[in-house]
This record gives sequence, C-alpha cells and structure tokens, in this order.
Amino acid sequence: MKNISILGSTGSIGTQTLDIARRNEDINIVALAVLKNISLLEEQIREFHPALVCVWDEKRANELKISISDTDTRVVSGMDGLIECATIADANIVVTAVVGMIGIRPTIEAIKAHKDIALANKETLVTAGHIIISLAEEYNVKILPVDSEHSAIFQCLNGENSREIERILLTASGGPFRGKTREEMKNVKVEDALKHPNWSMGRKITIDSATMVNKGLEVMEAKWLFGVTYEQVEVVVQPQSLIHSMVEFRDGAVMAQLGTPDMRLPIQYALYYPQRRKLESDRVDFKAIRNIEFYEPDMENFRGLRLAYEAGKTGNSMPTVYNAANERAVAKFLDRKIGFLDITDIIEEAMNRHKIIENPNINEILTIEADTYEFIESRW
Ligand code: MN3
Repeated sequence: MKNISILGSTGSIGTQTLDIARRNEDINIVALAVLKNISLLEEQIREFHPALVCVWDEKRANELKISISDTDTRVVSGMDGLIECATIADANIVVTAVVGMIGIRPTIEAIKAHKDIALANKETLVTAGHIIISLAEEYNVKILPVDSEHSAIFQCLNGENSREIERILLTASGGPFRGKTREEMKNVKVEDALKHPNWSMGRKITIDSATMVNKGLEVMEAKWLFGVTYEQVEVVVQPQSLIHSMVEFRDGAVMAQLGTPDMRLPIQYALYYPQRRKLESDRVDFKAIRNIEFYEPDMENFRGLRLAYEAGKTGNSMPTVYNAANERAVAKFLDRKIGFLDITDIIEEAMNRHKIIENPNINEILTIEADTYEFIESRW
C-alpha cells in the first residue's frame, strides 16, 4: 500500500495526483492540504476519506469543519496544520505541490519524519537546495522529481551513475511568445500570457513559462537534484514539448525521455519509482509528428532565463531573491498592476540591490523573501 499525503491537493498537480490514486487501488490518501478551495476539498474528502486535512485559511477551515462534520476527517489550519499533514505517521510519500516558499518548512519536516518527497514545489530546491539535499541524504529519504523535465532526467539516469553526466539538456517549449522581441512583448495582456501552447497548468507557472522564468527555476532545481554545475545545465528550446529533457554522458551518448504532454506520467513515476504502471493516456504518434525542432534559447529577449543563471551561479541567498521577486511580480501582473516586461525588470532590480548572505538558513531565507516583497511593494 502507498500511503500518500498531498500538500496542495486542489491545484493542477494535486488533482492529477488524485486521478492517479483513483486509478490505482493500492494508493491510500492519508492527508490533503489546500490554501482555500474548500468546496473542491470537500469533494476530495468524500471520495478519498483522508484522516487529516489542512486548510491554510483558518476561517475557511472552520467552515469546512461544519460541512464535513458527518465524516471522520479531522481539519487543521495554518503552518502547524500544513506540517502536521507533511509528517502524519501513516504517510510514506508526501507530494509537495503547494505553490511558493510556503512549501519549504513542511518539506523539511517531512524529510525529518523519514517521508519520501514527490517534489512538485520548485521554490524548495531553488531557495533551500543546499539545506534540503544534504538533509535528504542524512535522513536517507528520496527526493522524487514530479516536474516533467526533472522526471525525464531522472528516468534517463535510471541505472546510470550521475558522476558520468557530461551535460543535462533541459528542454523548453519557449512558451507562447517564442521568437518575439521585447518590443513585441511590451503590450501583451494577461490573457495572451496564459495561453500556453502545449501544457495546461496553474496560472502562476503559465506566466513563468511565458517569461521563461519557469525554465530558470528548473535550471536551478536540476543543479541540486542531479548534483551538477550550472555549466553542465543547458537549455534547449524544443517547441513541440515531445522530448521532456535529455542527458548527455561522458562517452557522448544522449538519453532522452519522450512522451505526450501529460503530467500524470511523471506523477505516477514518482509515486511508483522504480516501477512503471499502466497509464491510460495518449501515445506518441511519430508518423504524425514527422519532425522535431531545436533552437537555442533567446536570453536577450527572455531575460528571466539569463537572470536565473546569474542568480544560480551567485548562489547563496540570490536564488531566493530571484524567486521571491518573480513571485510578487507575477502576482502584480495577474492583477494587471504592471506590464509583462516589468516582471523581469523587477527581478533584475531586486537582484541588483541585494547584499548576499552566505549559506542562508531557513529563517534567513524567509527574511530575505519578506525583504524582497517589501522592496517591490515600496516601488511598484
Ligand atoms: Mn516543467
């Protein structure tokens, strides 16, 4: 039996994880945590019968308590509640699919409670990779990537020695504005940026794909997950999103993982690793595809990617600034308070003013996040 706790169960990854659970009788859902969508959570409780759920918002948690009083599910709230879901005794795998730096503390506590982590929260490794990776080694738990690119790399490395990696070729679709100049992107609207060509995902990550900040965050994640240097992580634009990423080894062999864009594959792979299970899904039809294109990423017009390499190579507290500035800037763009190009301008300014803190601990990381938010609020 797989006993699973899902942090972020009403989001895109969370609902698709539950879809995997629905199709596999040996998966048991023991805990679910959400930000505020209690109506969907209630449906999930009635279908999957978790012992524990957390609603971040205390008021909504109280509303939920009343509406599910006929069930055996216990309701908790806030960070303590989220940590309780992450460390619940029965769980063997915790799926961390919450958006934002809110995911860091529960992930750390889950590792300390000896849970394997199916990692879908990018911020955890981007900001605290130096803490998380050594902690996972210390507690002998697995960090199983859920993101399609990292899952692809993870699959390519099956049975291989990661010391023999020459390069990681992280593929990118290029997003809806691929091929455009900054001038051409000046007036793009929220609606345009939300139209991803291949993947259907949450709003924040879809904007991150349009700016290529998403790929930047994935570069940083890859560095930590696979123990490589930034020089070894190369982004290749592959607009069809057919190749989910590749690994080149020191003998020149390149391994790639291909598939249709369906997040349930990497989710299921993480949950059952190293097993593969049957998955009812669209299959790749090579005769219909005919060709696959490759391009170099445009780091001049898509500064988000260039800044990510800068932040990553600077290391220490800089990736936290990059991530926090982006988080707040994207929220402002979605609220129509700033333009599309302002997102990467804000990240750049926040990075320029930041004074590096070496090897930041969790409290320092959270303080840097708050400082970055404050700076952005005071300026935009
Ligand atoms: Mn991805």
